[in-house]
Order: sequence, then C-alpha cells, then structure tokens
Amino acid sequence: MKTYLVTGGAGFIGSNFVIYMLKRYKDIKIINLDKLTYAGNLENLKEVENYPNYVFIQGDITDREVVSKSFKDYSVDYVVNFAAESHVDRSIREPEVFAKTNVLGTVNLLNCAKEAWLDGEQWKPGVKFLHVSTDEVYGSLGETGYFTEETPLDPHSPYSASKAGSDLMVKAYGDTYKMPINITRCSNNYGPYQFPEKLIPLLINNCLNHRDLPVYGDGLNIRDWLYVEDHCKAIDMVINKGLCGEVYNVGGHNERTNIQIVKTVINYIHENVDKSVTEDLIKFVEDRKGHDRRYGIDPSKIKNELGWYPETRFEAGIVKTIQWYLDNKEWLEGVTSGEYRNYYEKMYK
Ligand code: NAD
Ligand code: TDX
Repeated sequence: MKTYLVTGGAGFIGSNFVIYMLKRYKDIKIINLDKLTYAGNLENLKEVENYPNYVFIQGDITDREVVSKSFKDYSVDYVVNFAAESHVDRSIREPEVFAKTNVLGTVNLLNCAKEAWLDGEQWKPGVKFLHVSTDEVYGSLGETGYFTEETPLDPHSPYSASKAGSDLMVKAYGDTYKMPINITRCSNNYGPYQFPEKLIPLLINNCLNHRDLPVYGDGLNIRDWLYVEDHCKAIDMVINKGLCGEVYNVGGHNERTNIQIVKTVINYIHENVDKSVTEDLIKFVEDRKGHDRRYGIDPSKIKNELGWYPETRFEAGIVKTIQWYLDNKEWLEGVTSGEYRNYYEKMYK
C-alpha cells in the first residue's frame, strides 16, 4: 500500500486529484494536508471524507512542525505538492504570500521529505516528490511555437515567478541530494470545484447572476485549456511511471482566445438556461498588468514516453463544467459569499 501526502488537496485540482485517485485505486492511502485558505473547501471532498484510507489534516506547508509530524505519523511514499497561492490577479496585488507559500512552503516540504526519506546516502526505496507546476513559468509565446520542457524559464507575474522559484528549488533537491523528484507543468485547467475568481467559473457565475462579463484588454490573449481530470491522469502517470529528475509538460493542444471562451459560455447558457443571457453582458475592461499573450504546451514528451493523452474534448468538457455549476448552485453560493465579495468589489469595481 502506497501512502500519498497530497498538499493543497482541498483546492480545485487537488480535490479532483484526491477523488480521482481514491476512486481508481483501493490499495492506496491519501493524507491530505491543506491550510484551507479562501481557495480550500472541505465541501469538495464530501464523497470521500469517510473513506478509511483517507485522512485530512488542516495545516500550512510552511509550518515545519506540522509537515514533519505528518511524515512521522504516516509512512509517506509520495508527496504530490498542489498547495499554492494560484491566482495571478491576486499575486499582482499581494505578492508576499505567493513567495511565502509557493517558495518557502515548497522548501519546507522538501526539507521534511529529505529528513524522513534520506538515511545517510540512501533514499528510502520507491519514494518520490512530485511538484505540480504550470506553463506560466515559461513566460509568453508569440503567434507560433510551443513550450517544451527545454524552453527557458521566463516568468512575468509574481505568481509565475514564485512557481518558477519553487520549481528550481525542487530541481536543486534532485540535483544536489539526488532526491527522486518530478515536476509537471500543465496548461490552464477547467472543471468542477474551480474557484470563481478564475475565468471560466467567473463567467458562469456572472451569467447566472446577470452580471457583466469582464474581459481584459482586447480579449485576444490565448490560453491552452485542459479538463482537470486529464491533468489528474497525467499526474498519476508521472508518479507511477515518470523517470526521476524529469520535467513533463501537460497540455491538450486546445488553444482558445479569451473572447472565444466568453462566447462559448454565453451561447450555452443562452440556449439551455436563460435566453436573456447574451453578448450584451460582455464588458471590455482594463488589461491585466504584464498580461501574458499566449500559452501553448507541446505535450510530446509525456505522450511518447508515458502514453498519456487527453480524453475529454473541450466541447464536451465545457458542457460538463457548466452543467456541474448549474447542478451545484449551493456550492457556488457558498464560495461566493464572504471573502469573495470583498475580492470582487476591489478587483472589478
Ligand atoms: P487552488 O487555489 O484552487 O487551490 C490551492 C489549495 O492550496 C487550496 O486548497 C488552499 O487552501 C491550499 N493552500 C494554499 N496555501 C497553503 C499553505 N500555505 N499550506 C497548505 N495549503 C495551502 O489552486 P489550483 O487551481 O487547484 O492549483 C493547484 C496547483 O496546480 C497549484 O500549485 C497551481 O500552481 C498548479 N496549477 C494550476 C493550474 C490551473 O489552471 N488552475 C494549471 C497548472 C498548474
Ligand atoms: O475576469 C477575468 N477576465 C479575463 O479576461 C479573468 C479572471 C481572467 N481573464 C483572462 C486572463 C487570462 O488571459 O482570462 C485568462 C485566464 O485567466 P485566469 O483564469 O485568471 O487564468 P491564468 O491567469 O491563465 O492562470 C491559470 O492558469 C495557469 C491559473 O490561475 C494558474 O494557477 C495556472 O498556473
């Protein structure tokens, strides 16, 4: 039985990963360590919370005592590090917490893993530290070309700089101490449980509430969208089959301009939910500072070496996602009360 220490497993991708893994494998144990910031939500984990092979610990990855105790209490084989401050716009307003959680938190995790796993020169057999990163560390593309694993890091926002910093610390533990590590760099995810500060759930929530749909700049920035379950499948494959020390890019060649995304969401809601939701709701607003123009992942390495491929086409994934938010209005109402209102007010007014 392998034991996974999943950090940030109450956030969007982390909770999808915990559910995906517990449903897929009966012979694993998952310890979910999450601080429960505004982005963490135990409601996401309702369907697995009573599983005997699942444990939740509320704790901060920067807290040495908590992390070290988690390694002592459980015989951890794999760390999967999702825990992070993840929203670019927040990082532009408050960069410090991004440096603290994303860089120092990752270093603390690496230290505690090393303490638990390294005996003299010998690493505990079969262990691995998988760090979940992002294509944003590569910077921005022009009209052509893709990010490969060899693309130099060139982050622009405080968020992507902090992710690049954490990636390099993970690489350093691999290079210096020979810690068995992997880094995955994925493109934009969408799907259930995504916090409505991010583009797609923000659009859905605003359509349902007849609120303006804020589009930054000219709306022609491009993102490469991947359904969250396909990202979870990639992480599972990298843990179990990835060569130690390697970086794997994850993406499904699904590039869209932001305005295309906005129109897709409007059209679906107009046709299926509410005829009064139309393109009149679109509102072009001031551009994001340092807004990266285009992201596009070349996923050849993970496809050729590990046999990964995305299963959900965007046309199906976006319908499943919108439908999930329609079926889970209580969840949406829960996360958009309180802190979210203050955030929205400051950000968009
Ligand atoms: P999220 O913001 O939805 O969730 C982050 C989770 O981390 C939350 O549950 C939060 O409570 C927890 N957390 C924050 N600070 C913590 C701390 N100090 N200690 C412990 N837990 C803490 O983020 P997400 O979108 O699920 O992203 C997860 C990871 O995947 C991040 O590392 C992000 O950089 C990476 N990533 C995200 C995307 C995307 O499109 N969302 C794409 C590629 C990579
Ligand atoms: O209100 C908005 N209007 C708008 O035009 C918002 C919230 C976003 N946008 C634009 C900015 C981006 O070009 O939409 C695009 C997507 O924005 P986000 O959802 O904030 O995602 P992005 O900045 O691309 O970063 C995401 O993908 C990579 C995640 O938040 C990161 O955690 C991940 O690493």
